[in-house]
Amino acid sequence: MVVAAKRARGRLDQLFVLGESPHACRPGLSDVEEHAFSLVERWMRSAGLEISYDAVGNLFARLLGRSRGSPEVWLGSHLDTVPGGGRFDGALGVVAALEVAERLRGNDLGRSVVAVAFRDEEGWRFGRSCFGSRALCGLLERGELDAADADGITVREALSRLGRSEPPSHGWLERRPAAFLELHVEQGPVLAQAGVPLGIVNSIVGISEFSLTFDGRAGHAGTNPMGRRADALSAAANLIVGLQQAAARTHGVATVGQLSVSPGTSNVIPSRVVLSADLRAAHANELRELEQCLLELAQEAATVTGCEAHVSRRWHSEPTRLSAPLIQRLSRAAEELELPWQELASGAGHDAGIIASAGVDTGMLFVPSLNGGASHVPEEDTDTLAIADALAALTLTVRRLANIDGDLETAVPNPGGKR
Ligand code: HGY
Ligand code: MN
Ligand code: MN
Repeated sequence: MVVAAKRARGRLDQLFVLGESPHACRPGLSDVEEHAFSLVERWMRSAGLEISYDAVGNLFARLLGRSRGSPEVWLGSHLDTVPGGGRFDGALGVVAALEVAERLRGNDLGRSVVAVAFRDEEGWRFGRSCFGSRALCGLLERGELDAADADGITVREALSRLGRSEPPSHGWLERRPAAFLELHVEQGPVLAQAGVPLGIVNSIVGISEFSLTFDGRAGHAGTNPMGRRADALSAAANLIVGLQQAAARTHGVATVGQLSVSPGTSNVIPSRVVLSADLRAAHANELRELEQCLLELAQEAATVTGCEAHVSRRWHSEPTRLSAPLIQRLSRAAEELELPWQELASGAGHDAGIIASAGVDTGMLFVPSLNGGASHVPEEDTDTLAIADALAALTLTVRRLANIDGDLETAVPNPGGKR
């Protein structure tokens, strides 16, 4: 599998240099993301896979099995990246799916095995994550296609520029897969610190993405006494500090990553500030507490500064437990391959969380993130041998799920399997 892992790394290098910046920058539903899909499609066609795209441009590459009517085995991830991204986030899961399909070609497959690439998982361009997988599952928010990016281009326009149509609101997961598997970099330090090459994910963090607007009163920076201002940026600052302190007292996390100030000149008191708030927690009650805390802090900040606060939740995904049978299958494969592995939770959101929330048996594998767990930065890195190990575990698990080794419907995990 080391050869496959090295080929996967080579393909990640080719994807990394798309676009013009010295790091990955493939915005969702952009030309650069489209270029990445075209490159991956070429690789998948030359591997003899049957290519199809769905309404929003998610890519499906099929290795056909004997039983075309049986639920398929899907594996994959996303190809878009954050603005200053690395090589591995998302793309590793797609090139790994291609490697597994290539390895299984020529086998007597029961179920079809499908390599999948989802659109716009990162969500920073239009403000909501996991667009492609949510569209597939019928989980788009009302009015979501009218959301515009910083240049005023809406989701709808971005789709039509790519030759895509308006997706049906109920999604198109009629032919539910038997399982979905996603290989991903951990994006944290746990596996590397433990010296364990393989992570088997048991749950995915819950995420609530908010947009907040503080409306104050513009005024001259020199002639307005401090006690007679309605400074929108001062309100935002109160909120940000309060939110950081509140989150630090919980097991959750809170991040303000975007902020815009109007009118944005140094000698005018800010009249409007628009900012994002990304709240995450492993348990639903913790997430609710963080959300409630945000609402209260926003109101307090507005009151203290004489501003108005408007808070809207753009999108949220509940904490998701992954499939116990798939955890067993993945851990059994790791044991048989004598690969050290560890179960862990994901602090990052993934398409796997959306697919799982739609009721599909879903599993995730992690490889260690080196450089202290760096991710969403160009320094993102993992170990080639760890990729090889993950490919071996993924291939063995997919083989079994596709029922190559046994009867079509009876291959179930051995309940007494070692953990
Ligand atoms: O934000 C996340 O957790 C993921 O990288 N989209
Ligand atoms: Mn990702
Ligand atoms: Mn990411």
